Amino acid sequence: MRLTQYFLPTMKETPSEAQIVSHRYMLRAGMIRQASAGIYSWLPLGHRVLKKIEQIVREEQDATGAQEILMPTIQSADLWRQSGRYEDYGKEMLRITDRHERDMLYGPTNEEQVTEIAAAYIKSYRQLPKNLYHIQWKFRDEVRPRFGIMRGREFLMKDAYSFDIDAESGRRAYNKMFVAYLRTFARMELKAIPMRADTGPIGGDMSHEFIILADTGESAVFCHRDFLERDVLALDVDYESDLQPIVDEWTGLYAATDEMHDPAQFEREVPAESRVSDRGIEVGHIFFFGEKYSKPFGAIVPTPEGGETTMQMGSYGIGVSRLVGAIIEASHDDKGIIWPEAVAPFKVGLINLRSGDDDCDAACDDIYDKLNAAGVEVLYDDRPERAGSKFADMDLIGLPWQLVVGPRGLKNGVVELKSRRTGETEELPVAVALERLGG
Ligand code: 5CA
Repeated sequence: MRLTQYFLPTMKETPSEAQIVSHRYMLRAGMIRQASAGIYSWLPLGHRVLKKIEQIVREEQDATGAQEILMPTIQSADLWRQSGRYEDYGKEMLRITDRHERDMLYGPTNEEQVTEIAAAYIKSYRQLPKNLYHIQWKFRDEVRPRFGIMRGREFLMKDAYSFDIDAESGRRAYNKMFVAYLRTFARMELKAIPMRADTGPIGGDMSHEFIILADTGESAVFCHRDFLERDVLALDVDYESDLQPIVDEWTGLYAATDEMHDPAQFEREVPAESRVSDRGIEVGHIFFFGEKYSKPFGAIVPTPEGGETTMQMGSYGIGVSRLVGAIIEASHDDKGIIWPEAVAPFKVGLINLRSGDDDCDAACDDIYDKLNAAGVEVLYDDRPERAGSKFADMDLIGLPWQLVVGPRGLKNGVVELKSRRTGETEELPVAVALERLGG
């Protein structure tokens, strides 16, 4: 993509309404535009990141055997009356009336909708287990939407729902999601710690939140320092094997959110030097709630023994849009964002230090074409701007690699390759630089 053609409305000034770094940088980097309180449009750069995150989430869900569906954003109030949550959900639910005076709502989550589907079609124990997920916009009329897309009113969530014949099989479904979450967040270079959690309006008795430590997090969290040392990406899993040992390893050390925190237990179980009290951002939340929804919806299957049983269910959420902010909170400096390569909107920023100079233009065009031909995502700053402002914008939008082409280097046949994360630069012949970038 050529920057002269790209829609990238960057800003130099810090927007006064943004209280945390991710919100500031998302606005300054032209990733999002507020539409109304807690509701945002995603502009091209932000949209690319959102899609990359969504794709990682999708791949890791698919790897567990979960199957993607797409349920509507607008749901019928009757479904929610059936589960008893229509009244319980209170003001957070956006209620709508259609032209026939039917009560509808913008879904804050989809337990009811998906259970209706399972109840209609799953008629034999042989069809179990199943896990169905979708990646869809949700609406919660939060009292205090804030921090940009971190606590929005409209937000993108991945929500998966498991259906099992009995509690033991349900536990296996829960464990699969637990492990898939570890892998998902690790691929985004995030250290997400599973913490015992309260189940709130979703219900159930087994639940973990996946939390990223960050000063700007909304909740206080307490955990053992050893969590911070662990390497998850190395986790090569066979989802058909017994995952309980992995789950035990990740739940064996103290880690709890504010609501579940037990100071006495924390002091008993964690030596003083290993106690971490910090703030955290919740990027995922998983629940096991048995028959809470399957019962009212009559999601019943005949058992092999000739009886019948109500399906055991769990639900598993990931804040896809919130992750964009969480990753920035975890990875930035005073110049801007530092994208982990897996979610970067482009891999390379190509900077032409003298746009309009024939040699520089020709060299950049050639590099640009070669990178594109090799499938390397490149954003080419071909604007007739000062070098200083090109560098500032490139640092702000945080692409992992900057390839700088200037007249002086070209005389010696070299370009400069800079890592945004380490700041290290190397002068390299064009061919070598291209090779490094996979071009
Ligand atoms: N039905 C369950 C699991 S599918 C559920 O809704 N869980 S949840 O309420 O915990 O939401 C799942 C994830 O969505 C959260 O972990 C969080 O990362 C994200 N999320 C929740 N509320 C918001 C919000 N207002 N803005 C952005 N992301 C949010």
